[in-house]
Amino acid sequence: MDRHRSRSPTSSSHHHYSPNRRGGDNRRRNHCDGAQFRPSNHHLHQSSATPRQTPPRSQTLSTRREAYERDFPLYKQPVEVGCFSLDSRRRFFNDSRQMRYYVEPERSPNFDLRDGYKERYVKRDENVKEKLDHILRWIIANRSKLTSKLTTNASCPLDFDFVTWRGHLTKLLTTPYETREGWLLAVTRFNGTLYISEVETEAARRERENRPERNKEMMYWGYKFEQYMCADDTNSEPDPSGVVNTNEAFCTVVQTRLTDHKLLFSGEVDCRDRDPGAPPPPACYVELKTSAEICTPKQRSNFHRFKLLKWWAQSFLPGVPRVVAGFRDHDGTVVSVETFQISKISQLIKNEYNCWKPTVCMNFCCDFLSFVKREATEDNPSVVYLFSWEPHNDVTYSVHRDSRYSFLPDWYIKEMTRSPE
Ligand code: 0WD
Ligand code: CA
Repeated sequence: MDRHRSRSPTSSSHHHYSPNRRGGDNRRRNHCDGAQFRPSNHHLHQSSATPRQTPPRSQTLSTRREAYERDFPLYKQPVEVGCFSLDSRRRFFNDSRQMRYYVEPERSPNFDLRDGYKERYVKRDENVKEKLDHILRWIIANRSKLTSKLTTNASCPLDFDFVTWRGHLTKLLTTPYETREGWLLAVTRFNGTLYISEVETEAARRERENRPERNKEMMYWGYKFEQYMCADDTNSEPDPSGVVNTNEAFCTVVQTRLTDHKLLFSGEVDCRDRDPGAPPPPACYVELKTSAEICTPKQRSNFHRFKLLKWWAQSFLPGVPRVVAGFRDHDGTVVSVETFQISKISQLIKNEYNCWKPTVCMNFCCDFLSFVKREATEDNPSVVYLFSWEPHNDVTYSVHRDSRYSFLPDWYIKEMTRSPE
């Protein structure tokens, strides 16, 4: 059954990732790739069944897990093509000035995550919707690196099928297992590239606006943990007496391919290995997380089923090999720190009954992107195809012209319509 696996999410120094074993047959052409691509319409809902003919194409996409239990799709080793930084005032810089360095803590460090919440916390304004703007600024600043060497055609300047945030792809990966939160993804086709930008759902906005004080404080704990674990320079130490400012960010920009979808996406990176002998990005990057300490078998099972799914999806996408987790008690004290290798997570969850599977996540994402490519056909920067999903339903979409959903800024359209120097 595993015979055709092309990339496994276990390998960390790799050309392909694959879920649970090393060295699958990487030379094999993926069943979803190029000429051998056969749209697996069995999970697209059809209005009428006409067996053995080309099935009519549906305008909805199923999110049922069973529909995606096939071989792991080709996912090329993500390559970092650049990075950018956002400073304490959320200003963009086309460089790594916000990079931080991982400092290994004691196993039981007793960090107080509540420290500074009232006095040393500057919180990013969540009412400001930045959409894809930072990525688009990065694209303009690095346009010469990105233009296809084969096509000098000015109408197809970017050699990517999709441009988006890593976080949006994470949501797609976890969709077949999500039972609580739906999503809205706005898609615009411009010069042949599909741009995907999230729209906050009404439910998410309500939740954000009515967040209990305890939750607000717990959101701070994650950032405070980063401050305890990261130094600003390779040979300095963390400074827990400083201000936590969540405007600051270091983002990697990676390119990769999922079957026949060429992707360019950016994701925030917490820190990197400070050893000068560490591998190049993204292999030197470290993702930091906090989680409630695990005291019972039920808590362990929930951690495997829900937390590890999200952690795996988020770091697997850009090829970040490890997550360092701080387990905290009810009062926000870190009682233990543990490293999770992304490549070992699928093994770790194997004993969980009816657990999530990396292949389902990746195949769903792949089929969603194929669905978007097929449906979002009009190349027009002011047209938005709004893809919508609620748990226990299919993905649907609606089309919007010159609406409040348009998200490609005029400065970007203007710059990209100009032919490159
Ligand atoms: O406006 C929006 N709807 C979004 C903006 C949604 C998602 C991201 N962004 C932007 C921001 O500019 C941010 O700097 O993306 C950046 C992070 O993007 P990502 O890496 O694609 O997002 P994700 O993987 O969801 O989150 C990575 C980290 C989070 O760390 P944890 O360990 O909690 O997953 O980025 C932070 C957070 O620290 N983060 C955000 N920062 C600013 N704005 C946002 C956000 N909306 N969401 C997560
Ligand atoms: Ca983090």
